[in-house]
Amino acid sequence: MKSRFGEQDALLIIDAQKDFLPGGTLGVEGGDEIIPVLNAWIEVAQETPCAIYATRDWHPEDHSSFQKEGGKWPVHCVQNSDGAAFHPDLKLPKETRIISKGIDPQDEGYSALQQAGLVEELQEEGILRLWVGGLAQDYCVKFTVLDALRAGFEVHLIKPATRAVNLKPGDGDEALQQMQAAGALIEESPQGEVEAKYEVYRMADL
Ligand code: VGL
Ligand code: ZN
Repeated sequence: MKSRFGEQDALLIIDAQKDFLPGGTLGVEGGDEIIPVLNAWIEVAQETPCAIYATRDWHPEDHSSFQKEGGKWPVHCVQNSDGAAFHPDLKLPKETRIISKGIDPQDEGYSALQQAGLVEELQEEGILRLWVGGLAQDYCVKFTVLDALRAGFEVHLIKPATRAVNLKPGDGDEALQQMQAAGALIEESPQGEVEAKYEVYRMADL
């Protein structure tokens, strides 16, 4: 069954920021290849229209996840720095809702859904399904997807729209398996073809 995005859907783009792309301080291999894929999905989402959310890793200079503070990452996505900017080719429409995360110096802030109020906002908007892409598959994407499933959303991971850091070889594949085991549906389309297995309705629509 082919269906389309509807009012119950949201496209959730995770951390498509310069520092996570090749040449960035925490560059993810192939990270730039996801940009045209995300743009195709954005185009389809805009036709509906369906809500578009974009998260950004938005750390203070002394964030505890940085190596200089004893953490495991190079300095990345410092608030207002060039590296924290979205990729210039990413065509985020002006209605895109921007969610900043990782602001608390003591908290990794991997999951977008740990941001106060986001789950409630999505629920209040009547959103039931999330379509997720971005970086990185084995960190922020994974934790966001797992939280979204726990919160009761139907979650579709757009596989061609994500890449892994692979700090350890195989981390990306393992993350994929964990997401799938937790109930995420894997989308293979780079074109924004929405093929939901089920139609999702709210009571009010029946
Ligand atoms: C991320 C490592 C550190 C991510 C953020 O967006 O996946 N990874 N901070
Ligand atoms: Zn970070």
